[in-house]
Amino acid sequence: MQSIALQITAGLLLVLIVAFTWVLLNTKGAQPLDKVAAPAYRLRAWLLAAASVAGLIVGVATLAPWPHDARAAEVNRIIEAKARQWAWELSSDKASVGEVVEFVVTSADVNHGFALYDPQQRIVAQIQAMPGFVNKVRHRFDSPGKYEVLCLEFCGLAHHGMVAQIQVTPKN
Ligand SMILES: [Cu+2]
Repeated sequence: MQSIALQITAGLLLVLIVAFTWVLLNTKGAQPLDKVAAPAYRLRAWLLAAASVAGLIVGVATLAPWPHDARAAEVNRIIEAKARQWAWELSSDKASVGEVVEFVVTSADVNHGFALYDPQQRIVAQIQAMPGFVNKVRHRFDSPGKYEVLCLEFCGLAHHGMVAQIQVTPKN
């Protein structure tokens, strides 16, 4: 499912790039009103180019580990997670450091968002919890502590109360 979404996104991005390039090639350069404006236009062009290059570098650098160990070969533990208004039903709330856990996520009622937070409250994995569908996300637990599963999709009155804990213990 994730690879299909990635292909669709890449395809749409390609269409955007082609469209913007076409517009760029078919637009006559901006005509500065006077000599004072010309350096400002040049500076703007350079700033835009620099921001584009910086954005590309930051994007590629931070997307490198994406999508969250989803392709990790071996799975050491499977935890089923079923969302419902307004609680998480986990088949297990334990894991060990070093394990790759595959979360098998679905919903009993409406759309929810499965988000796994590490002990420092940073999101380390997330996927949609949808009724009638099973989505899977894998995460390798690198450090021990109390992880939390929260809902990322506003799903009604007590959405904020959808919190479950997963205790990750050090390797034996
Ligand atoms: Cu929710």
